[in-house]
Amino acid sequence: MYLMKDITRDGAPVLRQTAAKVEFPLSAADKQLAHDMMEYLVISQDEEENKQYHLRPGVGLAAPQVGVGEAMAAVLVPGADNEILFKAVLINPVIISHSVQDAALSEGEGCLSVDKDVPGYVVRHDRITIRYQTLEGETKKIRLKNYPAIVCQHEIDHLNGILFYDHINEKEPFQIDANAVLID
Ligand code: UDB
Ligand code: ZN
Repeated sequence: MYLMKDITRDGAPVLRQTAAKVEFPLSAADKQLAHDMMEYLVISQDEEENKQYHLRPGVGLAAPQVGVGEAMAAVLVPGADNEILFKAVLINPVIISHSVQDAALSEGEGCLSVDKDVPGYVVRHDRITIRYQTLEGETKKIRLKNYPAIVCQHEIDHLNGILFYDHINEKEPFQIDANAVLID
């Protein structure tokens, strides 16, 4: 089980590298990695357990964030009243198309690997279609919008060595195109 001390922090070279494609069949180590990343998200979203283990409640975690330079990420997006909006381990995910419409979280973003607050809008695509492989090696193509789409773009960025604050306009952090939608 991962603890905060296991999460690589900004400054670690692996966070700035392009992750390597994962080959199938998965190795035992890759299966364990997938399990452990999703386990972090589940435990970190449990109010009792996150207190006990001092975990920041996470909605997504990419392999480079646990020191592994491979194209794998876990996503667990909660909705209203114990609903799960999206739960998946994404292997070799790519955005294959996206809306013209942009979107940003109204509160800006943070990152489990970034200990400081960097205020500002992170402008992303409002809707994306991603292709990825499952743990079983099945190729999936899915369409996501709003919050789940933002989370997946944040995680896919990690696989390309990009951190959320790279997208923030330094001079005008809360400047945003009038056409972009803000997500609460
Ligand atoms: C997060 N958590 O996990 F709506 F249970 C952020 C942190 C950086 C604040 C921990 C978050 O948004 N929590 C959250 C929100 C909910 C319900 C809930 C928990 N990430 C993931 C990350 O760093 N992945 O690499 C940052 C998010 C900012 C935008 C998308 C991902
Ligand atoms: Zn992050």
